[in-house]
Amino acid sequence: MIAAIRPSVTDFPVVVNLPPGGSGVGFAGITGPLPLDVTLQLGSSSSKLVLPETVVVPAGQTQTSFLMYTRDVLSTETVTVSSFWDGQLRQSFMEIAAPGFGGVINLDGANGSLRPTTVDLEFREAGLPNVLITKTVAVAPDGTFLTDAPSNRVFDVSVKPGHWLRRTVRFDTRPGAISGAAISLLNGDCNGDNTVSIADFLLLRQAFGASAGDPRFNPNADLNRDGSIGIGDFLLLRRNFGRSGDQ
Ligand SMILES: [Ca+2]
Ligand SMILES: [Ca+2]
Repeated sequence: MIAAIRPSVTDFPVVVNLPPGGSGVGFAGITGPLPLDVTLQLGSSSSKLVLPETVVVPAGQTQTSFLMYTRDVLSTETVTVSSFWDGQLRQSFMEIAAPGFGGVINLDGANGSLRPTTVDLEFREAGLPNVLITKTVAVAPDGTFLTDAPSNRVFDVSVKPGHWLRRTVRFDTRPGAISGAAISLLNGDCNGDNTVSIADFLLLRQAFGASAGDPRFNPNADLNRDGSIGIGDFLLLRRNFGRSGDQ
């Protein structure tokens, strides 16, 4: 016989934020005790949070605990945890926070007002070709950036914004967050083929003297990003002539 006032699923489940590769205890329950066991269904919106599919609140009690654990993440994930019983659904949220990844990206020679404000970072498993995740990251005028990185692994991060040569640097988040990443990019690749060569010089020469808005203006030859193609751009190209970027 069920009590006249039906208990409902409470605001449980209660979960706490966990780091990637962590474990912890959550709680699920009902508002009032029943004289019979109550089986709650649990759910997680992410495969990165593993918890039991069901938990039992024993007869006469209002809550039960369960174990949960997290897997490694490529990026910080917010996870919805749900508890379902008798047509009633309750949800709560937790975060699996990827380790911070910050430092300085030096965009060689770009001191003008058209300097890029974001770059795309490609994250790969160390030494492997396939991209795990690409993140568009804001770069402050002083070159500093802050994002997060895949947890608990050695990875390569590559960046190739426009006319800079590609740079690939290896990092390790197994000890935790990284705050002093230094990524330095060489300028001069007007045609984007990851080498500074005669082809780039020819593009620069073609646009020489042009300013933004001019049909001859080529933004990929405006190496110092000051809005016009001039001697400053030529000097940057000459400085890195013959260089190639990383894979
Ligand atoms: Ca080139
Ligand atoms: Ca320029």
